Amino acid sequence: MRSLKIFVSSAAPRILIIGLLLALSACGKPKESPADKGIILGFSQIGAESAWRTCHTRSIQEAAAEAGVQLLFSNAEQKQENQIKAIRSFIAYQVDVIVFVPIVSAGWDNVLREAKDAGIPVLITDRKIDIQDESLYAGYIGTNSVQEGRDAAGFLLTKFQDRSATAPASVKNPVRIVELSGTTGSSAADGRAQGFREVLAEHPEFQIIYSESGDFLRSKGYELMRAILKDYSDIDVIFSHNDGMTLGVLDAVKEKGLNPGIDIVIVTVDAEQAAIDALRRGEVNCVIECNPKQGPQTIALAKQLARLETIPRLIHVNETVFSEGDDLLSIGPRGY
Ligand code: GYE
Repeated sequence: MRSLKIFVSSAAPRILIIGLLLALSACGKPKESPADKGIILGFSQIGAESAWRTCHTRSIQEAAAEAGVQLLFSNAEQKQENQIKAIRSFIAYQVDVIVFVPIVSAGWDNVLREAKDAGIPVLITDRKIDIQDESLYAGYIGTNSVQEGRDAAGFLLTKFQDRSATAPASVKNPVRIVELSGTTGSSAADGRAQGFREVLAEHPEFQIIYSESGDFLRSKGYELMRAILKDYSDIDVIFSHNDGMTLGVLDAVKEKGLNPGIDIVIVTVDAEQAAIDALRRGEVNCVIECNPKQGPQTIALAKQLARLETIPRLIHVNETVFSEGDDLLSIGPRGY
């Protein structure tokens, strides 16, 4: 069996990545059936914007190596057009399966139609897509962002239950929330925002006074929070869609002379080690887990697709919630 393992580093310039994939397509590959050769999988990852993303990439790469799956890896450097180019290269190379993380939900219909016309099954991982023809992909495995948003709101209902009990919306001191959302148009940000609002819609004493996208980046989280703290002096809660942005938020809140976790309640998503450490220091009050270790399940599903088997349309990975009331020392190393 041919052994071909290709990890195209994210540092490689894009032209090299596309060139490499096109060179491979010029070679073509032997016309064996998937049953009697190493499966070749084309994987388009969005980038390396957070420790979560780096762990997700590592999990897929390690699981592919473990399973003997030949991986063509492409780092899109946060650009949808690079993902579309990579998927077209995978089609040209006639991979057995395409797996990708849609950086945003829309804009995939044409390229997935090309994959279907080429007879290549597509598995979506981590983030979800909005598409007219659901037959253009075989299934989804990843996180339940809407539930993550619900869990964030659920923590606040408990945290502020005294204010909830006596506080119709008309009273003068609603719970004032600032939201730092993730990448605009991504299912992760849209889902978290949706779930958060679904729960709070029943509780008008909670008011989202400001919301803006920090693109899941620590640097933007810091800059946004500095600017927001100049305009708003009575913030009760910050809901940040990922720990990367939250680390920037903590820097900005401390620079303002405030005590994060005490003067302002902070709820964050991902459960990176740094967020758990901040929870232990009392600087963060609730950490919603978003599980990046999707590699083994993803590769197992990809192998089933390569064997032309059907797979479940939707699989949500297991996730939990860590909060200030828990036995925080019992939380094991996060690995990201
Ligand atoms: O929360 C964030 C990453 O798509 C669920 O993307 C993922 C999100 C995750 O940048 O850290």
